[in-house]
Amino acid sequence: MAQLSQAMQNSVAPDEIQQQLAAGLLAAHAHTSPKYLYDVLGSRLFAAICELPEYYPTRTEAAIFTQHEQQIAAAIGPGSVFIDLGAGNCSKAARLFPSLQPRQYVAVDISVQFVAEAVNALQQQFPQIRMTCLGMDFSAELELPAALDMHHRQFFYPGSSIGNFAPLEALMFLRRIRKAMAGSQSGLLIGVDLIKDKAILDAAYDDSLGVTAAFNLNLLHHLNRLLDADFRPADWRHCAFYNSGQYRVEMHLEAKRELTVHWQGGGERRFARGERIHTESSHKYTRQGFIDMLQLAGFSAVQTWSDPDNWFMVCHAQAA
Ligand code: AVJ
Repeated sequence: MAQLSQAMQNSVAPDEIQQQLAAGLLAAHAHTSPKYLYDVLGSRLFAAICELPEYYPTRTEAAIFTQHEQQIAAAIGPGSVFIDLGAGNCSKAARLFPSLQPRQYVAVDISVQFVAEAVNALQQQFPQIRMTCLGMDFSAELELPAALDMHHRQFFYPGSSIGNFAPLEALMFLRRIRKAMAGSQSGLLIGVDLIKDKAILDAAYDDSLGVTAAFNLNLLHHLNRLLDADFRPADWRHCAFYNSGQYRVEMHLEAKRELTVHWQGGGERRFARGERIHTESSHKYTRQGFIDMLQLAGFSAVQTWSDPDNWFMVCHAQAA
């Protein structure tokens, strides 16, 4: 059996969530945190996005891992404490176990229940790896159990999840990871989406089947539950595009007509026709720009691997 320790859940209290959401909705440019895209249906819709022909990141990253598996394994070295940030169903990490041969696997996710099931199944398959689950929102702070060895810690942050942070926040996040490791054998394996043609990026976030639109609009159902609000998805349209000035894809929900949304405690906001709620940003990098950021965060000896089109990059960086 996997050892299941649930770290102090530093998740926010329900009324704090409501206050944060209301503040975002009342801001001059209404916005919500991308984490609210992932309720149960949202997580399933995201899994469907990863299968779409237009959404290249998932399959491109997987191809890079396959193509360069031996070199990646050599950068990490056998016997590591492999710490998976946002492990989910653990499939990306598990896929690498045979070549990485970690001594210990630590699966970290906001939803500890979900990840615990996956880890228990994995433990049967890899009895020689010691497995632990941690339930925490690591984007806020990264507090790992003191019992976990500081040496040969290898953090794993695939999928270009780093893109949800604005560049300065991303730098601070990388610094927190860097501070959570010691010794020359520690490092970070991370997937990063690269700047490319606007048309490719636009299509990846506004696919022809409308799955990403459903993913974005489903946020309104989630907000209705969290806030007891009266959003009607039919009144809103999905709007996603690459903002080349800011090097990021932006997702918005745009009001199709003038309307007013109400929520618990007497909160309300009027939206003019065409007014938007900014629901997600997905920042894109150049190879050198991201290497510079890793170095500013205190990493060195950065190695990178890409697909032939240079659409996506996997980096390994060592603790300097
Ligand atoms: C999970 C943040 C990596 O930004 O590409 C996919 C989320 N949003 N389609 C991304 C997402 C719309 C995804 N990340």
